[in-house]
Amino acid sequence: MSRLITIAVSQMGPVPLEQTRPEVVARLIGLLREASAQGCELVLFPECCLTAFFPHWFIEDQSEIDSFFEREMPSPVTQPLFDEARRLKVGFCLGYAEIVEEKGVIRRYNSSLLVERDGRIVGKHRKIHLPGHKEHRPQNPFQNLEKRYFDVGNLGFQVWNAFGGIVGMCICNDRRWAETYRVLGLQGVEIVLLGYNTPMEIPEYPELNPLVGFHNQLSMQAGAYQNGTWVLGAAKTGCEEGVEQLGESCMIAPSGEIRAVAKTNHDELIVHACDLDETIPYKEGLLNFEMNRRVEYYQLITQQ
Ligand code: CDV
Repeated sequence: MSRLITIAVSQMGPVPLEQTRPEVVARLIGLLREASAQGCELVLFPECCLTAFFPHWFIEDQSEIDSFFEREMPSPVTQPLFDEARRLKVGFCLGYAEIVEEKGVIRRYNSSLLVERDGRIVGKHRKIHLPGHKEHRPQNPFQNLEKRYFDVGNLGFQVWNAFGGIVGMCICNDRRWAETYRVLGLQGVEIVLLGYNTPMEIPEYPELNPLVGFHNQLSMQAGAYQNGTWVLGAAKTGCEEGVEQLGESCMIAPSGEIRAVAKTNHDELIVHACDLDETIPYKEGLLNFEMNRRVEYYQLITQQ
């Protein structure tokens, strides 16, 4: 038996500050069409892919910060992407910065949407593990101000029945935390979709710079294997306004093996026919949670 779904991970090169939203949307539509021509039913785009990754810069003017956020989705500017997806019958997962009023308070989230092949929005994730710092660090070559610009996501880690399987999302730094995959795994997730903006440099710990690519793959491969799920990661890569970002977008099987990886630092599709039944040996067998997890023992303190 097999349950195949052909998926494209759509890596993107930099989004320059001067590139307009309609230009970026046109770029996404081009990638969607290319994926459709290759037989894909689902396309994964990167984190906050409608703009340059603004947490890399200290911006004092709130209206300038808010110009990077979307007030509605779809909006008049992003509607053509939804329309083209519906026409092509290709779904997508899109990372964007979301501004919303909740109980009279303005909130800002680092979000991603899951859109089915008929254009329906089926799911939303708001990033929980916001990296970086709140204060300006002028001594650093670039900033990591997600803790300053975003609120912590308030939607948990959910899964949705979509694309013939069980689909979950997380965003960038969420992928480094075992809890992310396990909470999704406990809900039976079969495909985890995530986008990232990962600088090649860690200003506070430069000794870790050579490990940036290794840690990217390590966290996704471990999450895939330990939870018997596909994990797909889409990078925004290249040199974006002076910040070098990791590429190596990849598609990881439930075995933990990398099945496809991007080779460039530009817009690039990697495509793979993902068999959701490859999850079975892990979910029903070797790593069957029901038969093997012993949560009641984890907290016990051994008496001498
Ligand atoms: N956008 C991110 O979440 N980036 C982080 C960096 C700052 C460590 C990441 O986990 O890749």
